[in-house]
Order: sequence, then structure tokens, then C-alpha cells
Amino acid sequence: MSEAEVLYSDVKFTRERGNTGTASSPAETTYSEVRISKTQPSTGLTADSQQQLVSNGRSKFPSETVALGVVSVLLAAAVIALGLISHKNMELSQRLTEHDAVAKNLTEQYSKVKSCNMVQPMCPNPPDVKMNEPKCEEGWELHGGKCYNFSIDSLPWYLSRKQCIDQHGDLVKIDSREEQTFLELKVREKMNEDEDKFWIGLTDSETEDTWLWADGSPLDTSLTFWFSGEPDNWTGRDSNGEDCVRMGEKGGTPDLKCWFDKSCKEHHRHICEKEAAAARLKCV
Ligand SMILES: [Ca+2]
Ligand SMILES: [Ca+2]
Repeated sequence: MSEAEVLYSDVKFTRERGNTGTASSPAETTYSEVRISKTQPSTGLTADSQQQLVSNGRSKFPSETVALGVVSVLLAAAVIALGLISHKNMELSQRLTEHDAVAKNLTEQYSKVKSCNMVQPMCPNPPDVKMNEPKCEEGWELHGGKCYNFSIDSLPWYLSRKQCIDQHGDLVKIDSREEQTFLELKVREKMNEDEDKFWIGLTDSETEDTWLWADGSPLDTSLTFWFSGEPDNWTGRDSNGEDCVRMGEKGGTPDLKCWFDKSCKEHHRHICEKEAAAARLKCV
């Protein structure tokens, strides 16, 4: 039998007749036996023939096999692509690590290059040092934007002036009472004895009693600090008189008046003066 037939039941339907006046009411009528046939799909092959096809390696659904093959190929391709991407990422990560190492090395080397004694535009805003802050070289003292050097050795006035010029300055010119006060106190500190005085840049060597500063400017007669009785152009030790000025009174003097005219040939210490450097910075 090619079809599977299933007999589920005998089915009876009951029809209730109306009151027709017949004597046979109620009555039951059997209309039919109902048989429902469930037909199973048939491959048209016997079990043996199906088994034979499988054993021959042939699928009964060749299109599904092809689809599976395609999916497998696509999966393999995806796996390979992921592997390549992962490899590229590893290479990129390694290069970034190498780049970071180089940058760190350069930073360390740059941080070591920091010593400079002169003004250098490369100094990136050095801390603790104000731009244009006046500075003096070693051995010079800063005051009022000027640098002063009080010599140790004693020389004639002209050699003293030469020494100042050789150091890019000149013998001191006193422009104010405040400057005189500063110098008078300083030389008092430095004087070892009463005659241990200091040359300043004032002379009347060109014209007697016409006092000029070393830079050629005339002496302001309202701003002088002559010791009592000076200048006297005394000729007791030098027949040429006294044409150069020294200052200093170890024991102090009234109203800062400590200037004396002396022979320019005398040996004394001296005071050099020059402008303070605008900005001699140190990179830190
Ligand atoms: Ca004189
Ligand atoms: Ca004198």
C-alpha cells in the first residue's frame, strides 16, 4: 500500500427531527462512516534505495551542500581577514611604543641642556629671574642701576682710569647726593687706614679750577662734597699742583664732605662705574 491510511473513528451525527407528528421521533440516523486518509509523502524510493544513495556520498539535497560550502568558505575568509587585521594592529601598537620611547629619550636629553650664563632667547621664561633685572658681574656692586668696582691695588689717577676703561667702565661720576652717600659709606667700610682713599673721575688737569668729570661733563657746583679747605691745588709735593680728586674719610665726615684734590701722580685705590647689564639671566 502506497498510502498510509488511518481509520480514526466512526462518526455519528445526530439530527434532531422536528415535531412532524411522526411516531418515530426522536430518531437517530447514521449517515456514514467517515474515513480520513492521512497520506504520507513519498520519495518514491524504498528504504533500501535511500540507504544506497547515502552510502554513495550523494546528498538528497545538493543545493544545501553547496550553500554550506559557500558559508564555510566565507567563514574561512573572515577568519583570515581578522587574523590580518590583528597582525596590523600589533605592528601599529609596536610602532607607537617605539615612537613613545624615542619621544621620552628626546625629552630627557632636552631637559639636560639647561646651563647658560648669558642672555639666550632659547631660555623659556626662567623662573625666579625677572626680565631686564639689572645685574653686575662678579666683583662689582649693584646700586641704582649702576655697577661699582672698588679696586684693591693703588695706582696713579690716569692708570686707574685706564683700568676702568679696560673693564668697559670709567672712573665714577657722582650725579646725586644719594650716590655720594652710598659711595662714602662704602669706602669707609673698605678703608684700612686714613690715607687708603679712592680716586673718582673728577679733574681740572685741562684748565685749573675748571672741574670736569671723566666723560667731559662739567661739575655741578651745587652738588659738590669738598672737604673743608679743598680744593687748594697744593704744590707742596708736586709743583704742578693738584688736579685729580680722591674721596674717603675713615672716621666719617660732616655732611659727606670728603673730596680732596691731590696730585694725579699719587697712588690710590679707585672706584670704577658702569651701567648694569640689562639682563644676564641663567636658565634653570
Ligand atoms: Ca687743580
Ligand atoms: Ca687738595
